[in-house]
Amino acid sequence: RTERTQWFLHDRFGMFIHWGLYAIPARDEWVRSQEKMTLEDYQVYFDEFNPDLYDPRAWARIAKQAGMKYAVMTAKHHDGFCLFDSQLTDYKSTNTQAKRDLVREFLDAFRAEGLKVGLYYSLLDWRHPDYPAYGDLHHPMRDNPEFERDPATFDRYLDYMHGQVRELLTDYGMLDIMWFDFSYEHLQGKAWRANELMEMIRSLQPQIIVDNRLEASGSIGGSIYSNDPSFYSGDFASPEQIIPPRGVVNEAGESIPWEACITLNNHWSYSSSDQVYKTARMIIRKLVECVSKNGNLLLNVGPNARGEIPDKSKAILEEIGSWIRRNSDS
Ligand code: FUL
Repeated sequence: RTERTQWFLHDRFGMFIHWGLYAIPARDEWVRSQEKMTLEDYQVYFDEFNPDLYDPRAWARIAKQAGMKYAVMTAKHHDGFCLFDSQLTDYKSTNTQAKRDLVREFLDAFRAEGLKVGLYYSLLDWRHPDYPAYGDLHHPMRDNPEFERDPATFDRYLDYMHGQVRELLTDYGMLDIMWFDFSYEHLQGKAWRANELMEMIRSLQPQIIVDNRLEASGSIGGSIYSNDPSFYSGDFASPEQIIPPRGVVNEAGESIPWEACITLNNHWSYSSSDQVYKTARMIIRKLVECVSKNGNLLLNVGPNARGEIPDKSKAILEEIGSWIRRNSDS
């Protein structure tokens, strides 16, 4: 792990990108769950999806000039919509009006700017017919009595999910980060056939680093170690919206790699009504705090439905970048 995470500990600052169909209602990436939408309710966004202004090279330039060294984009979020041309589903960007493999374009553009690249992949999948096992408390259909919860089908979902991870690690060149999200306390890593998944990942891309959310470490992700001693996956811990007061240490008290992921306003995905942004000064302080505690900062942007990073976000990122340039010797 020490070797794998070397670049990560050096680079320190990355861009998180939450983007998908949910940019259209522009409320929250959890909108389908929060509003208990049926698949048909949600289908309108698939039909409408057409990000005509998507220009990942512009995003990459924004990230680079903000001083960021890597970026992680949502290849699939909990709604199950794939921003890549998966052969295992029809629910993907190439089948929308966009007709584009948004993940491939993202990877190409960011690599061209010399940035490292990662993909976020949701373990949860509210679209897949075989997923609703183990009682996902957040499933949009949770209150529907006709909704089937057959644990026997869960294995089929896992085949699908492992298959998609294989596609991402086989067809898209070298990836630097795989960012899984998330497990439940009652599931533990084994519920996702996590050991098997990790073996596949390591055999396809030995250099890749993986977050710790295949485990039951919850969204805070304070510990890199699973509660289940037979399973261990993470290269780094992933505290969410907080900076752990003393960094993250293992059981022996040694500091381990971690990355705080933090939103610019109060949402991960594009939210038209949320204008409560952190100032550049606040973010710079957070970045410095992370680095001083041996951690990274993954700062989030939520592009809108047409594919633009909101102006307000861009302005904050510019200010951060100019501060970094003023305060670095290179
Ligand atoms: C959480 C997710 O449920 C949120 O939607 C977001 O992606 C955040 C980074 O992780 O677990």
